[in-house]
Amino acid sequence: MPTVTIAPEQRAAMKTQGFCVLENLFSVPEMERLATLIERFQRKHQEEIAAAGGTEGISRANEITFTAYLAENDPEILAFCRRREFVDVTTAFLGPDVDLYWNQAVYKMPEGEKQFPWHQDDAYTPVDPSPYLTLWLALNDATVENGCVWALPGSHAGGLIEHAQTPLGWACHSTDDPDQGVPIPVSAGSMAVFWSLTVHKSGANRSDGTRKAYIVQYAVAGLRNRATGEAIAHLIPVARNGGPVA
Ligand SMILES: O=C(O)CCC(=O)C(=O)O
Repeated sequence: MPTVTIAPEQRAAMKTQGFCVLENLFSVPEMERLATLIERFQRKHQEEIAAAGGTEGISRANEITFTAYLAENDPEILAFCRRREFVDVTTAFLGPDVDLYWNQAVYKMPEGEKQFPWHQDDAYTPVDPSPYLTLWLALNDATVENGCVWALPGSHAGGLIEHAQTPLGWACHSTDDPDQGVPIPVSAGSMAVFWSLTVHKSGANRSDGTRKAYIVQYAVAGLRNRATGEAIAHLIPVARNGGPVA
């Protein structure tokens, strides 16, 4: 039986604004357990970044870490990504056949003024079919103060726009205007849902603690690299014919 129903307003928001919020899908203890599993990998990653001189890709030691391939390396995290809640949410927006495309924890430490730039997820690796779905799950409360995500309403509608590569990541707009876009604060166990074409950023973390998110991205089954036409190699089947993959 489905565990999550998408309300008409949430469907409408995805269509017109490009994002919506799903509240309290998971409990705080479930998020604490997931964070414990993730942190074995995140701590190791942080050490590797420090050993490599402080940066690795867009990760920066003691500032922000992007720790990927978690479901691929931990059976409990993989089982989490295949839970009925994800099947229900992703099939509601993507149709009956869905794969897990990418998953990563993004830990944002207290880091002064650095924001994560405005971008579309499609800018990192353009794929077909597009857009896919990004589920930004809060492991602890994400607030404006500690660097929650922000989105530009309606920005998904114009296709992939031009991005420039910056040391902080791909960027399509400057973050100088503090009034641009809307913040999407979410409590632990809730998630911001947006399309891979929705322009989003995250704010600076001006709190004393680490803001912890697990970003899980799902796509219509059979995703291909748009540039090469090749099948994406590491897809994990999650839903077929509208139901979970056993
Ligand atoms: O969680 C964050 O701070 C930003 C992450 C993000 O926007 C992304 O991974 O696309």
